[in-house]
Amino acid sequence: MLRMFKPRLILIFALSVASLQCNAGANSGSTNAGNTSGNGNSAGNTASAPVKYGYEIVHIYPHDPGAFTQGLVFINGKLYEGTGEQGRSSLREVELQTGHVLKKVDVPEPYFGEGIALLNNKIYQLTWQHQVGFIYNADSFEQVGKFNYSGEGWGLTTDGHSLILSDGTNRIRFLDPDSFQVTKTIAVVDGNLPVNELNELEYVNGEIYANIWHDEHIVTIDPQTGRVTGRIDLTGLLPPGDVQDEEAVLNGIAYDEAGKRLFVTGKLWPRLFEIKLKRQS
Ligand SMILES: [Ca+2]
Repeated sequence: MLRMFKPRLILIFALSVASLQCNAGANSGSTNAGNTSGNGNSAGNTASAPVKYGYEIVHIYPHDPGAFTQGLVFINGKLYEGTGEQGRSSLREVELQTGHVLKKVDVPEPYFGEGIALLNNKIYQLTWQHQVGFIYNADSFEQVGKFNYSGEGWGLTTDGHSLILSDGTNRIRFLDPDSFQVTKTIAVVDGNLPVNELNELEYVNGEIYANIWHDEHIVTIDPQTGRVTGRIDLTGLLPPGDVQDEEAVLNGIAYDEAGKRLFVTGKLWPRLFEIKLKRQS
């Protein structure tokens, strides 16, 4: 896996953020994924201090430990997953309760599958470095098209209008789902610090939730400004020893809007979690 050799600046960044957060004002209280948007926005008065969240596990489901999770979507009662690695990439429909793969289409070599999003009954799937995405009929998984974009493809989600794409930097691009032209770009910052290596994405109640590669935090982002409004600490979510692989990192966020349920998992994780957020500051 080529990604193992990328430079690690995350620890330095995490220490910087921890330092910033130590200075943040404290307000106690708790919330869940259903109302984080309002709380996140309330932090606007202290622009450099994202709201801090912990978590509570609501339910644990099985997850295919062979799935190198790069995209996760829950819509209309169905869980969809995009997986990566050359020769092992796929698009799947997965049964939530059992983790069984109900439907699967393989992504051919040499493509490395990345984020997925479902919009207008089509599933869009990025590839890492080939600058091409695949479009499938969401019901049949029949491939109905392709599209191109510049740079790398990491995470993908949608606000119901645009495709929203991360590329491993702190930049998030909004693409028109018909022309695939970039309509808007935001730079994600926590205070004055760029938040790089943004990975899997999920649009939740008017905010963008983003995994950060090799980091046990999810950041919540204002899609208008790029400002980090919240930081969810998922440290310890996967029991120690469950996975040995260095690349088996937290990645994969899906929000069930109808049921107000937030799901997270990781690459090669044997478990998928429904969690509730616990506000800590
Ligand atoms: Ca997602």
